Amino acid sequence: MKRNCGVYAAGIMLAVIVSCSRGTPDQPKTDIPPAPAATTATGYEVSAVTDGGSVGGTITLSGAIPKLPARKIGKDPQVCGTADRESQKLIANKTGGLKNAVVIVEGVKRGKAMPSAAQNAEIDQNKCEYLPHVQVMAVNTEIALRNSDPILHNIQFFQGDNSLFNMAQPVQGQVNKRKLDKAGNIYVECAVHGWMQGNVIVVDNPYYAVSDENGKFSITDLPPGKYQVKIWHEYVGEMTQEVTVSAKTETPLNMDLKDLLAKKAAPAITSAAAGTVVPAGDSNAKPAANEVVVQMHEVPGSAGANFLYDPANLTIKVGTTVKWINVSGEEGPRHTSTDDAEWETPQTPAILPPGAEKWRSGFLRNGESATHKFTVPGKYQYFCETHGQYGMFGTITVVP
Ligand SMILES: [Cu+2]
Repeated sequence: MKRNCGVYAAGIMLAVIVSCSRGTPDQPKTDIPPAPAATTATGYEVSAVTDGGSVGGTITLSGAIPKLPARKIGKDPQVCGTADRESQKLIANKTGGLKNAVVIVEGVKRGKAMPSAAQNAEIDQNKCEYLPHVQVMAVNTEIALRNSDPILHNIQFFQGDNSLFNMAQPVQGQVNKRKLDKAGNIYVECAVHGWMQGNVIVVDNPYYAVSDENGKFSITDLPPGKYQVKIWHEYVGEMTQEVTVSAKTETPLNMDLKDLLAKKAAPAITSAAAGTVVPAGDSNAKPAANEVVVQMHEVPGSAGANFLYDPANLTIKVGTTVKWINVSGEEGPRHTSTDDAEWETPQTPAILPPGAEKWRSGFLRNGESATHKFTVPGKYQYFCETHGQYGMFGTITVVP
């Protein structure tokens, strides 16, 4: 899969405007008038619900449940331990009850108040895990990001393909807060411990639920009416279902997501051995003439802790295209190939010969790739926006 990203203009946090071949639609580029002081920016209005109904049931995944690879733990053993950990991306009980499916009633404009849990959301980085794995928060509130461990964590939030922020938290007990002003799904990753991954769901109304370990959920005090209900699961996918809610009645909503799972494309790579060339799963897997492949994967033996470009140092002829591919594995993190001073860090300056074109791949998931053609001879040094500060950078020498 090839992706070509356009120019990014980024502010400190949320103001990322992107033209990317598969980005999610972002903020409109027009000016947004400030919200009136009396209502929330989303226009949701709290009012008494006297004749509310509810929606509840079980989210299941019938049939065979894929067994995702265990996560290797390769850093900070005094805090993180050393034992493999089960993937948290797909957890179901014996009867297929699916945990951590998020059920959201869409477009509700008035009704009960936002629960305080969503107004005071927190992610705890605890023994090198995000707790909870799926956290719901109210739009236009702050989420607290806590480091309970006596080691460095580096939390990064992604909305679609865009990084919202990337923050190191070196001190035990440290809490930083970040406000999110757009509803939608956030993917969370630690740049120091690649196996730490989580989700934040930003909601604009209080009618949501996260399914429990048996797949059960319940959404109460919903004003009677017809609704679109979205069911999202980080691994299986997303669907919507129309539901009609009557006063003081529970409307059952039992969904089997097996068709959704069947539609999900087989992952391009299930487990990539470090140092092994693995096809990207598309017909372009074979390098073209004048194309050199650089893989992005973990440092052999580091078990999800350190990442590199392979090869890190390249010499190529002018006119050569370099293709970077993320082969970090299903549980691996996202990487970029970036040579743009706007994103450099003190540890990884962007180096380009005079007259050369800068580049920024965007955040590549496992199996995804990006290319850049080198037309100007000279010496280049590029980096990963997430892991560059932890040693993931490379050089390219282009000769005439
Ligand atoms: Cu990286």
